[in-house]
Amino acid sequence: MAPAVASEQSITEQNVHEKINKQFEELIATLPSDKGAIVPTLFQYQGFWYPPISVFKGVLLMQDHFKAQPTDIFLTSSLKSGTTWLKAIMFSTMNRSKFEFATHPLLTAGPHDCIPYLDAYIIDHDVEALHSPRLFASHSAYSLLPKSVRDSPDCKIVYICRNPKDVFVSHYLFAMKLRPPMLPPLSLEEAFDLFCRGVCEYGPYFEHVLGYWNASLEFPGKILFLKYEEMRKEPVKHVKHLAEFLGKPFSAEEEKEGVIEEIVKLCSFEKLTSLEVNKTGKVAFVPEMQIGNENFFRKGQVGDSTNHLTPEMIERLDKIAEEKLKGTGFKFGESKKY
Ligand code: PAP
Repeated sequence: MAPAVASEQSITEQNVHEKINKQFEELIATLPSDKGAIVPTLFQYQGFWYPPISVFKGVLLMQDHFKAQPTDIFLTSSLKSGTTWLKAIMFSTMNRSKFEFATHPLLTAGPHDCIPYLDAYIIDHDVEALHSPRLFASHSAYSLLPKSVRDSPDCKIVYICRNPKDVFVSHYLFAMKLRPPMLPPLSLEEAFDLFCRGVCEYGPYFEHVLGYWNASLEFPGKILFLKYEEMRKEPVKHVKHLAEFLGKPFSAEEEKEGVIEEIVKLCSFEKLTSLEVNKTGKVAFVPEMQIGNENFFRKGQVGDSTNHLTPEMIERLDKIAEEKLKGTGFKFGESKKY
């Protein structure tokens, strides 16, 4: 009986992949396209921009086949908003009873190895086989998450956003390291214009943020909305709140023993960048792209964009933000340099 079930599953899997490949090829020919920073072309799918690599197929797979479990936890974000940091914090908070700080997995594994991106992981892993609570990350917009995740009253979503100027600069500098040399140069000015028009991986940025913001207002017990700048200012307060939201509050004894401070220290920019794994290790979210872990750590500061953008650029982006956020009740975290 068991082998028959197993072979049935693999036939189904093969069919699923064939169907997705066909769907992907048919779809991509019909989608609007524009310039990418890391890849030559981005495609706009259901309102958001994707690179035509397998993560895009993963989104289709995820939308069609992922079944949320009530204990699932999602870390969601657009680009360069603090995902790597929050992956480390969420992993160490959720698993704090399993590991000692002196021998913690984060000392030898990058944050991206600890929580997978569902849209990439689902391509060649059996997500059903993971133990609960399953921890996943995704850069996908709220409206593109699997329906079962959005409809589940129990699974949790933690979203982190960051002020758009720092996001743009962080992404541009990251992209320039990864942009293949055979592609023509992409100037800061041109990339900025694309960003302002909403064209960037997983963007438009403001729509991404507002999608999660509105959902967090509608489902406050399900979606926790965090701001990078506020977490930088008061990490202990936010890690404590995060643990409560995830249903794993710190006990009085843990607080007395300084467990929250230990987590904050372990996940700090200074600590993570001092580790060999984050200096020389690599991560492959999708088979066709290996990225050095060091690329996910640059300065980790608030307001560094003022060192890269002209006053005119800042004014343009501030104005777009003002227009996009009007009437939403949402404000980005304070982006002044400190
Ligand atoms: P991703 O979208 O590629 O996953 P993400 O981790 O969201 O990137 O964002 C990277 C930014 O977070 C970088 O910002 P910067 O370019 O302005 O410096 C990176 O330095 C910052 N970052 C990474 N780890 C930490 C950390 N532990 N604490 C604070 N900031 C961090």
